[in-house]
Parts: sequence; C-alpha cells; structure tokens
Amino acid sequence: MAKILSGKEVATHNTREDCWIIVHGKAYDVTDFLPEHPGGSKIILKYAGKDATAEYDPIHPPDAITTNLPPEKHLGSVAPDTVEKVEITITDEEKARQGRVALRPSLSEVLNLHDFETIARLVMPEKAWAYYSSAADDEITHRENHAAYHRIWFRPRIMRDVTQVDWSTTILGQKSSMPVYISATALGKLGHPDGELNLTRAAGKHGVIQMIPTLASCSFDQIMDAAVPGQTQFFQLYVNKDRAVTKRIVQHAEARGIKGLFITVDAPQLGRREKDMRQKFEAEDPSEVTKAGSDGVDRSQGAARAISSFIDPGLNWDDLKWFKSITKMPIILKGVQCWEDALEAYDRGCAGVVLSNHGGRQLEFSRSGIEVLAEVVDHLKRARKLTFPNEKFQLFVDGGVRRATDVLKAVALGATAVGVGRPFIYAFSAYGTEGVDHALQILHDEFEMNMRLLGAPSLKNVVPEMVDTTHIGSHIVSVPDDRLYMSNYESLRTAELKAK
Ligand code: 173
Repeated sequence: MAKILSGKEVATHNTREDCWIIVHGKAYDVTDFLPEHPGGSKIILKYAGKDATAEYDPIHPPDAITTNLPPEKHLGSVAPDTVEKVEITITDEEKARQGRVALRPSLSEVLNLHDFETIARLVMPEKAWAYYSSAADDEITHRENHAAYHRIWFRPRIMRDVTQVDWSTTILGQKSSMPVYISATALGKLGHPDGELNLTRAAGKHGVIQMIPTLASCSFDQIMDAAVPGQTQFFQLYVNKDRAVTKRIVQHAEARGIKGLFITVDAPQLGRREKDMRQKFEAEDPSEVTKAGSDGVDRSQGAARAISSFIDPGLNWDDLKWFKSITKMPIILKGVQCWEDALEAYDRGCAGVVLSNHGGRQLEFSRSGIEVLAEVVDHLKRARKLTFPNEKFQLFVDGGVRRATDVLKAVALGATAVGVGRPFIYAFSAYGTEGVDHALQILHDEFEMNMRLLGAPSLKNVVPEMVDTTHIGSHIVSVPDDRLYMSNYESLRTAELKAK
C-alpha cells in the first residue's frame, strides 16, 4: 500500500527548487517539470504545496499530469481532510454572472443558433467568452465568414413532391443524420464542467459526427468512452514537434476507432486574438502577465497561445508520406485556403480538405471557406476532371455557419458537409448537453423546412444550379453593420432584459 500523504507535508514543498502540487487528490513532484510546462512555471508556482485542481481542470485533460510526469514523480494520495482548501474568492462580477445564469431563458425560447450566442455572452465566465469568441486582429475575417453566406442566393425549384425530405448523408463513408459535423474547438471546460462530453452525448443522440480536438479539456479516452455504440468520431490533430508523441496520439486514435484524421495546417503560429489577450490569462496579478515571464512564456497572449508552443511550424507536404505510413485513417487537411493547395492535397492522396480559416482566428483577411469552395470546385473539375460531391476526395467547409440554409448553400456548391464550432460551444456553455441537443434539433427543423422550400427531396437534389453565386467574391470592405437585423429583426431580448 502506498503511503497516504498529509496536506501539511505537501505544503512544505512550496518553492521553485522543491515544488509539489495536488491534483485530484494526488500529490506530484513537479520541480523538474517547471521549465517544461507549456503554460509557464509561474502558474504552477502559484499553487506550490497546494491543491491546484480548480486551476488545472479547465485547461488540461485529467490524464495530462499522469502522462507527462515519470512514475517516480507520482507521490501518491493525499488524505482529503488534511488538504487546505484553496480560497476561491467569488468576486462581485462572478456573483452577478451566477445571477444571470439563474435567469436564462428556457430552451423553448431559443429559436436559432444566434440566440445561443446572445445568451452565452451574458452567462459565460468572462475568460471563456473572451477565448471562444475572439478572432484575429480586427475580426474582419471572423465577420466575413458569416457575411459571405449573405452573398449567395437561392434558385429554388417548384412542383416537386417534397412530402418526404431526407437530409441524411455519409461523410468519409460514415453515416450522418445531416451534412453537418461538430468541429473541433479547444478547452471545452472553460465553458462548462463537462466540457466536450456535452458534444459527445448530444452528437450520439442525433447521429451527428464529433471531431475531437487535440486540445480537448476532457481526455481523449473519456470522450471516446462517452460515445454510444456505433457512434462515429473524427480526430483533429495538432502536429507535435516531437513526432514520437504525434505517432502515439495518431495510432491510439486509430486503435480506438476514429474514422478520420483532420490535420490542422493553418496554425504554425497562433493568431493574435486581442479579446483573449486583454483577458490576460491567469490575470490575478497583472504585473506577471504584461510581459514574458522569467520562464520565457509570454502569457500576455491569451489562453490559447500559452498552451500552443508544442505545435510544429515545420510541418510540410513531405510529412504526408510519414502520416500515411503510420495510419490507415483517411487524412484530411484542415485549413486549406486556395485551390492550389487543395489540388496538391488531392495529388498527394489526401481523402479531403477542410476549406477553413480557423473561425477567423488565424490569418486576418483570409477569405471565407464558402468562397474558397467555389474556387476549389471550379479548378479541380477542370484540372482533374473531378465531380462534387466526390466520394474519394471530399470537400468540407467551416466558419460562420449559423443556419441550415448556410449548409445547403455549401452542399449545393459541392461540399460533403460543413463544420460548426462556436454555436455548439455557446449552446453547452449556457445549457450543457441539453443546449447542444436543442441546437441540433433546431438545425434538423431548419433542414426539413428548407429542403421542402428548395424543392429538394434529398441532398442529391441540392445542386449548383440552385444557388446564385454571382457576387461571392465581392468582399464587403467596410465593417458590416446590418441595419435590417439590428433595427427590425426581433432578436431574443428577454435574456438581456432579465439580466439587467
Ligand atoms: O483556435 C484556437 O484557439 C486553437 O486552435 C488553439 C490552438 C492551440 C492551443 C489552444 C487553442
């Protein structure tokens, strides 16, 4: 039997030279790990000799500490009643937030995916809202992602029997109840204690595919274990500079039944997300975060940058051969932004590409995925005689999708499916799993109606002739201010009123 430590004993190891911390009731010697911690040593030192669980949980999967530290640094259990409670001061701001949570509108009042965002903004912890909602620089690309759909108009057909309409499909050969998948987004527990599991459960219920992020705050295995039998999941990969780590992650994902490997290719460095930066990750002591700490990690750059230093900026086309040698999963490049790279991905044997600018969080003035889709389809048809949607080389789009009509525009143009990220985070941050369930149900309802109104009994009938893309490339130059929506449209105001 391993010895049970006391909190008092752990508390004596509270210096940079001798640093123990407690996570989930177990003590760890992290002294040697301090310089290696991707988020810097200071944040660990703040909890030297103490229980760090509350700080640790939203950022790390539960197994991060056990897999990163060699077994001899696992010191064993700590008797719970001997551990000094870490004072969590509830600020006035937090009290006010909890008050707003209690006044959330009921889910039946939530009519569309925009409503979740309205509510999430009011009820999410500020740090979480800043992290999720932020985008690069002036957030022009972020807005453009949604605005681009405003430039595509329908050419519906009439007098077709639409008594039965079916919007189910297959994605990489896997069944999906709609041409939508839940895109990968990091740090789910910032928004809700169950984090990504909210997505897994709702996806399982609705027959929708979840793309599991490398930087989930639940462990990969927890997420896999939460799936119902037969539920399909994809995996989003950030390629680690240490390829042995990458190989282990990829092969474990395959062994656990992941059906598609989406390699992120648009983030050799993380974009500047100023909303997030202003929040000052672990901002209790502003003097500590205004500049790079003595540990060399610049935490003034927001939550994401603090934990992204492992991503390999050296990733290049030649690496694809290696990926193919270590896995049989279909490989899809996520973050392609022009036809030349889509063509290269096709020629090098990828199973598809995601036309994406990372939710506007990376290169500002990247074009929207939907605009790039039109270009890619056009060139691949001509250069390689492909037709779309195509079983062997599938095109995906993400960014700015809020309505089934947005999805149907992408499908008409040749996309197999569309990724939706933020709206589902907002849904679970405000309402947990039920929120995601409701969001998916809203999309189902929108699909049913819009398929009928388009005159499309199935997705096969959603063809390029059904959309007018004349102005797809006419970018709005000024910052868009949608008067009609802002002045006339009845948005869900009850949340704001109740909150005041
Ligand atoms: O968009 C992101 O925030 C993201 O992809 C990321 C990357 C590295 C660490 C955390 C999040």
